[in-house]
Amino acid sequence: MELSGKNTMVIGLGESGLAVVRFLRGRGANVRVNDQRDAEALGSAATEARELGAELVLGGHPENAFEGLDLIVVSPGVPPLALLERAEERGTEVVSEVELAARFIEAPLVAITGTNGKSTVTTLISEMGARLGRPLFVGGNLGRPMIEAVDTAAASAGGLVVVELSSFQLERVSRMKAHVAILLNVTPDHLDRYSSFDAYAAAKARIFERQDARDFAIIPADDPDLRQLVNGDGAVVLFDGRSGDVRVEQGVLVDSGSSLRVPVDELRLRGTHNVSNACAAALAARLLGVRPDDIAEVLRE
Ligand code: UMA
Repeated sequence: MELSGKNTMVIGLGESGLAVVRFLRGRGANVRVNDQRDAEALGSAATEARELGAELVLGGHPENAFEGLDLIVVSPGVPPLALLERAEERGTEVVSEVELAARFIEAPLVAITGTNGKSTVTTLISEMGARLGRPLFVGGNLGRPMIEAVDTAAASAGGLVVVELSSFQLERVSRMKAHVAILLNVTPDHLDRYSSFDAYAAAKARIFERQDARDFAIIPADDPDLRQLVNGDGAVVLFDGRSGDVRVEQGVLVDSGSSLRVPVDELRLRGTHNVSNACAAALAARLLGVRPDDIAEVLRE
């Protein structure tokens, strides 16, 4: 994707917006920043964006600021504004920060979403993935914006990128392809932003959309509704419940696809939800090629 000389706009100058401004300016794009807050409220972020050479349109979202653009990058906290739709109708591409980042990442992408437990699973997978000895980036909703992975060794084909993604971040993905995508659960949340529970669940399901037959879609074994949400071509792999690949049998966490066996009372993280999280993480790690001993060690630590 060529960005040099392109007219771009970043909406929202929070953590991810500022990281996108740095990225776009670094690639020679003209950048306009738009935020509903004013310069005083934005503080050092506004100062840095200005120093980077961005044009600042602050204190609201005026329609004319959205004209003449090639690309708009939307921060996750910005809701689906009607003027974004109008910009798209005029031919401007509108993407999320996650989508933009994904276009510049060659490494296998592990993406984790769900209403609950996604930070825990992301952390576990990153610790297990670190055992592969490949350059690793961990971030997304839980911390560093994903765009910061680009231009690190982790983004190259030999690296590994593990990200927690919220429904907000998944709203405007189109080409992002996760090698391993995990949907842990979906319960009603963020219903101030979505018209219905189904709309919220559909945003989460976008995590699977671009997967092909070499990829994996991980979902819990005991929730048939989630199976309906897998809309890509990735192999569906189940965790937990009675039929999960990685599940608990008579008090022992076992993997039917490897020699992994860890008694539940030896797991560092306690409680039913965390045991389920441990199953999901162990399954993802095995699919990434992490050795059972390394997986077990992380689960015990
Ligand atoms: N803004 C507008 N117009 C609007 C709404 C917001 O201009 O209509 C501006 C605000 O004035 C502000 C900026 O947008 O200046 C904030 O952007 P943002 O809300 O996207 O926040 P960031 O600082 O960029 O942080 C985001 C995530 N925030 C949200 O999704 C709300 C962070 O997740 C994430 O860690 C970060 O990117 C890096 O990827 C936080 C979160 O609360 C932890 N996530 C929610 C959750 O976990 O439930 C989804």
